[in-house]
Amino acid sequence: MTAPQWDLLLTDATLACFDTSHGYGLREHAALACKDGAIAWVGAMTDLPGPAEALAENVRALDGALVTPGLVDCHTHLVFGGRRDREFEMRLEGVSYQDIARAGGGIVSTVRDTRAADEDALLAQSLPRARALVADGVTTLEIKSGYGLDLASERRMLRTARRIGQILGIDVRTSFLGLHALPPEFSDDRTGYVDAVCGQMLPTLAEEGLIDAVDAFCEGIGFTREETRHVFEVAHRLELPVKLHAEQLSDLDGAALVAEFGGLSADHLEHLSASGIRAMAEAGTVAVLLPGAFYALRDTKLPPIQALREHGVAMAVATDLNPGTSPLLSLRLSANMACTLFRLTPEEALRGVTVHGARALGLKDRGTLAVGQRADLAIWQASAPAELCYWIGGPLLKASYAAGRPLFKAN
Ligand code: DI6
Ligand code: FE
Repeated sequence: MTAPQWDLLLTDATLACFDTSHGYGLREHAALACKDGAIAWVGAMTDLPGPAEALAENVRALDGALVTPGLVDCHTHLVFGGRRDREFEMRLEGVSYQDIARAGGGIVSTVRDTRAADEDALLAQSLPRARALVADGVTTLEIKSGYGLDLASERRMLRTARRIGQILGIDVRTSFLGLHALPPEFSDDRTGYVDAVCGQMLPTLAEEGLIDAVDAFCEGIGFTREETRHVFEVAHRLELPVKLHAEQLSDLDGAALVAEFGGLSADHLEHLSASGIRAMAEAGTVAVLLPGAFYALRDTKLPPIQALREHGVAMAVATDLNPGTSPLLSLRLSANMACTLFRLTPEEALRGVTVHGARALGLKDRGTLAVGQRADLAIWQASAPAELCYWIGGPLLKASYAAGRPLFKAN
């Protein structure tokens, strides 16, 4: 008897492949096989080249359960110290996010708590948040720095992000967000801080291999367009891709700037202008929608979804998991909010957390179920894709695989 050709074979599956430019790429009564961490075969049960048991070491009959690509959360700030629930209460009492930031709360208060935590403490606080995302289907995760704001603390955040990936066995992509807020020791010296980010922190941490992309908070309470351009120029010299928190609270024309640099994504975009949309469409920059922050801030200005659609800008959906504006531990709930609050179709929202989420990270090897793709798979207690957006919460994930290895298993 010859050895089975595959490591893993899923049979009787309902596959949502997202391998076509529209639709779910749905295949019912289907099978999917993996070999050496990649998808090796996708097709109809009736086309399997033999009896299932003879084809793979490990055969799993799914009885019609839905399988999607493992979800990609392309925008999180999940490594941080401390909590901000007091700020949540203040906002409910009527104090604005901007006022809290200007009074020394907000991001800067998380900077204090993050600086006070050593690497193990930071890991201990952050790992459960990553586990929560994994338990809801995530197999690729972006994590930003930006609560350290000095070389040693930013390094600690990025190292913690990498450790989370190693411990959980998932791919973690790191973004350096040095231009997130002005740290207190530079409160009278903006130029000095931007110079430290561009001249020291970014080149050093890039050299150490800790940075996959460069982000900035281009906003009235963050950094100007010129300051953002400065850090993008350094990223460009270091051959690192850029992305941007753009047009969240006001329009600083950040989307056009990130597009000018051929950036991966512009994120938030509630105040995005028509010219910003055109620039993104031309550059192929992905629009990352973050309905969790919109919801938590009780924002009312919607991102221009219809115009993004009309211009063919790919839309991704992410959690923005952070202690201030989006303490949201479920990417599936983000997809639900993208439908309910932003009026995405479930198909758009699910493309947003799979194929377009991957694109927002510059990753072409995942986000779809197709031969040759990484075997990042999520198996759901659901039989139709829209169910993943429709249920609000609840343990829908039955199991997941990262590069063909078992990642999550429901009890
Ligand atoms: N935009 C956001 O939504 C988060 N950062 C950013 O630049 C908020 C971060 C925080 O309030 O801690
Ligand atoms: Fe963010």
